[in-house]
Amino acid sequence: MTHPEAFSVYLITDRKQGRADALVPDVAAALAAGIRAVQLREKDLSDRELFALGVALRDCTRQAGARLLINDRADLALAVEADGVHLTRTSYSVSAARRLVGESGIIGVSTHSADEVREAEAAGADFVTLGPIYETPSKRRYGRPLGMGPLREAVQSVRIPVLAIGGIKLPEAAAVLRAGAAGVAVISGILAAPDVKAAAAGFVSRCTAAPSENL
Ligand code: TZP
Repeated sequence: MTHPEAFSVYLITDRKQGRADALVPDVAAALAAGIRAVQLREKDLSDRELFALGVALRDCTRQAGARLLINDRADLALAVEADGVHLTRTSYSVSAARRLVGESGIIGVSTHSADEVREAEAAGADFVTLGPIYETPSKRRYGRPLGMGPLREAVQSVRIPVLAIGGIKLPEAAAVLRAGAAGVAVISGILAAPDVKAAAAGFVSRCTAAPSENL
């Protein structure tokens, strides 16, 4: 992946956790605060609605010089000229996605254990999210928190960036960076905050700080 630093804070969308009718302005506010990677992840929209949202997010991410990835759907990623696709447990394989997005496309993979992180790297993923590390607002959907053990093990055994996900607020961001995470993936910590721009700015400054500042 050419610019892994873009993913130090990876904002993932979920209209249900933020202000549903203000998703695009909220993402724009986060971009204005310095976020450089966004994943469109809205599981309940029709293809037509997803396409419209993808085009709107492509416009604002492009203006900000930020990356846009689409959850699960390499076809939609191509349709909206996104930078890549983010695969899940139920998506097709990394190699199939690679055929669609090409060598320059970015492929992220959601993982839930150190073994899955190693498998994703071997399959050709550019980066992974690993979690949930902490309890999340919708904890049952994502399974039990993994804690720091699998994160430490994963970052020591792969070369691709490992982003921590699940229940990450500012204190947790500092902790996972100390454990070796390349960055954090966040939904509610930014989109459910009363001031989205300020919350995003807080993550950007925490996650781009010199490592010694998170000791
Ligand atoms: N995968 C593991 S935890 C999670 C996903 C998509 C949700 C993260 O949301 P939040 O609000 O940042 O805890």
